Amino acid sequence: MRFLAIGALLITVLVGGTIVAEEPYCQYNSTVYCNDFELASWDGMEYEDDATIITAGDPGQHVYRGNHAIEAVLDTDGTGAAFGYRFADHDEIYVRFAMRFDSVWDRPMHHFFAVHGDQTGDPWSCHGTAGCRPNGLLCLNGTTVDSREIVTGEIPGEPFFYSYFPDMSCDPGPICANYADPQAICDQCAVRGLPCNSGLECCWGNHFNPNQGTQLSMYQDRWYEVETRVRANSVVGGAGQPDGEMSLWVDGDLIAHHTGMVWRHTNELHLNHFIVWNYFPEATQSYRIWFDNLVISTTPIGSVDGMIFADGFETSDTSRWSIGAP
Ligand SMILES: [Ca+2]
Ligand SMILES: [Ca+2]
Repeated sequence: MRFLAIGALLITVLVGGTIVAEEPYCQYNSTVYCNDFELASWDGMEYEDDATIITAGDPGQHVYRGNHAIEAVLDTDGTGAAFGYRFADHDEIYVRFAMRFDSVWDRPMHHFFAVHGDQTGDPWSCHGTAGCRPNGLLCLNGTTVDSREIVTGEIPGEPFFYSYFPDMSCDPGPICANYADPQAICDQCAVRGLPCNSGLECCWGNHFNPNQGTQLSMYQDRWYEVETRVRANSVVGGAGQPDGEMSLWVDGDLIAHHTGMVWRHTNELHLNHFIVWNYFPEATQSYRIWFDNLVISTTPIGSVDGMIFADGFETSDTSRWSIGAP
């Protein structure tokens, strides 16, 4: 259940989602998905064994708002901590959440989270293709966010986009052979429907630098609000046009906005999957993240406390409302 403000009226609608008492944005805006975890419910999300919903008050547990959040434990026992949500096809999507690295983080996060589009009929078409050049037909790769150590000692570090796309830069076979087996990688890619048509090569997500003038290192043991926007490129006559975009905000600051992306060559692919990979094979001990206030929307979301209303009440001026402010 959530509330929609329409004009001066406040009406209640059933949308089949979680009650969002600790996520005010969802009370006043139409969204694709919303979960503040206050019902201790995954509410349609997918998750692996090492991602659980935790309760505030237990020693060492942290929530951003309310009494519940997700805790993901990244460790060495072979079980994963990924979680995510599959939504109906969209060509532009915003995802905002709050997250916190625990105090033991002593290195960057490898693959943190992603927004991409799996093929209709194959919810895993974007998965298991590391090393392969995309063809724009199997998967709308969209983008992953990782972190890296830019300033010594500032860790988990600077978040940045890591993206696969058909015209990406790849390591040619001889270079790849210095650290891997390009023939084996290309054989595996062929099995996945992505043969190395231009000769042996190994493709790893291309790195995009933050480009909005705001330098940012993320630190352990504090909350961040992270918002990502991905807009799929258009397609004309079976050819992807260079108008895809990806943006990243941290605590309201735009730190990266990249244009000209070409991820798809078919209108059959759309954005439909948000996944928190929590991929961290470097773990030699248990590392945790906490995660709360997940909102997925087709329009900008903003801060948890920002109270940005889709009806134009962005100033929080509720004087025209028929009832008082919430
Ligand atoms: Ca919560
Ligand atoms: Ca594990």
